[in-house]
Amino acid sequence: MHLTETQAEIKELARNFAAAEIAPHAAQWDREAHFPIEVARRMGELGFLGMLIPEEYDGLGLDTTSYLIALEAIAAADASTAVLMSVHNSLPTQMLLNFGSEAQKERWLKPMARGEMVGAFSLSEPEAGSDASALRCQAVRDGGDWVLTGTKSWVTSGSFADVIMVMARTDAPDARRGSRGISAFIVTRDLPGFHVGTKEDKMGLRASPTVQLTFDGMRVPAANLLGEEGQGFVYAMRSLDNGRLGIAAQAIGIAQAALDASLDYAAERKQFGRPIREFEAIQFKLADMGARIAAARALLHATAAQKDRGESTTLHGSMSKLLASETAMWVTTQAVQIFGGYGYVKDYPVERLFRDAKVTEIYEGTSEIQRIVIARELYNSHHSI
Ligand code: COS
Repeated sequence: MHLTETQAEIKELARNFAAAEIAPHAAQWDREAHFPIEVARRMGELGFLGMLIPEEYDGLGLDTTSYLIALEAIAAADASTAVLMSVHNSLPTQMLLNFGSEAQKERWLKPMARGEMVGAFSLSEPEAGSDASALRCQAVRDGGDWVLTGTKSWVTSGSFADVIMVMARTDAPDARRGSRGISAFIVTRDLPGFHVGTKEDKMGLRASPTVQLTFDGMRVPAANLLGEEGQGFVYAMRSLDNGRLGIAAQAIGIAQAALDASLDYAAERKQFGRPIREFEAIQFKLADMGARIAAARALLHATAAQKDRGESTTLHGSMSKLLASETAMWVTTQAVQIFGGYGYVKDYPVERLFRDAKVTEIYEGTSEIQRIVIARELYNSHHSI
């Protein structure tokens, strides 16, 4: 794919940063289930946490393709670091940019774009996953505050995020309004009644902290309501349209790292007197891995261009996320197979890549939800890219 000069520079910057400051530590962070927050600060200094934010709000004002190229490069080094970057850039900052007031942008978007504050997104609850509009966290107006009560789950970066975009019900329990009874709130961790709960012990993405959050009568100033009351679900869905592009880039990065490792290994590893890449069984795997990654990336970049033209990406974003995540799972499975026994142990990176790939088929909408969204969009219109 042809890259503009700026896109090529961003790719180089992200690759160099990932090679020097992330890749050497990824296995250890995974083993220790620990993410050093200094890495997020460093990403902020380099501009990786404000890539899509206009310069007037202290971001880099780049196009979506540049952002996704950088995200892929970072994901290839460490998918846990990439998910922080994806969530921050695609969800809370985009929600503030698109729906926040000038005062909210000044107070939160600017420091987030500079990387001084890390953002998180909180929609899911223990009993509201795919059926997101069934969420129950309740916000009740009390004077100049909203009082929030409830439990949110699966919050990426939730143990250290400074700003969390929380979706909660603002309709009355006896007059439920479905998805129109949900509003978005800008929550900061210093608010009274904010508690970080259990940190999940996950299969993959182990360095990325995923936590429950509990709000125990948490008082949120009225000034922290984002946009209009009752619009929170639509804001969240529109933001997930962006988020799914980020997860697709993350999945492609994981898959590319698995292919690169497999190419090296197949050249070195000898069986039956020759490098295993000389066997057709291995060649066919490598060829299919490369072809599937190229197809997923091409669709993603075409969707990024569509977004930058101001068009809806609901259809092709869900297609990109579906294709990229299933590619990542398939490619990493092949990689483990190529490595054989060595693929099943932690001495080589493919074991971690395999574990990390799985969640891309689950979070920000499972593959099943993507298929629902795709089918609906296809019924509504037959638009092509
Ligand atoms: N862009 C803009 N608006 C959207 C939208 C989108 N992509 N998707 C839905 N909406 C709007 C609808 O237009 C509708 O608005 P109106 O009430 O004004 O008509 C409203 O949101 C409700 O939409 P819908 O009726 O489609 O809601 P459903 O409850 O049927 O939910 C799915 C739709 C299943 C697609 C949604 O719940 C979903 O994406 N679930 C997965 C959630 C998810 O990704 N969770 C991961 C969180 S991050 S770990």
